Amino acid sequence: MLARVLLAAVAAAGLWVMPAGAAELSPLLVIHDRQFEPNALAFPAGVRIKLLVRNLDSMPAEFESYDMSREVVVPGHGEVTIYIGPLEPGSYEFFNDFNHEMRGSVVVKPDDAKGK
Ligand SMILES: [Cu+2]
Repeated sequence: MLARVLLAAVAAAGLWVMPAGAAELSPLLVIHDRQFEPNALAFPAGVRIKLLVRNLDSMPAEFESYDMSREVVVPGHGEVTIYIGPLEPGSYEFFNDFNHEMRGSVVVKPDDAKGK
């Protein structure tokens, strides 16, 4: 009986929601006409990012980042999911290793920038 009351109280308080530290964002990054769109992505610090990279061009691309230690081929007219973060505040460059003129960056803002 007590357990049931406690469960009801927990549910009512909304405590089943994921803790803030486990928050996840799932932005879309498009490759189109040999450009990353957008070429700058901004996130708060401490958030897991499930980045969907969709290639609208017929040429394959390779999403590569030394700063984020990622190297993933994106087939022509294909898409991949790349998990990054949680990241510390700062700027993280990425580029297409098959076409170095295609570049972009992930900008991570300090946690206290949220909600201001
Ligand atoms: Cu590479």
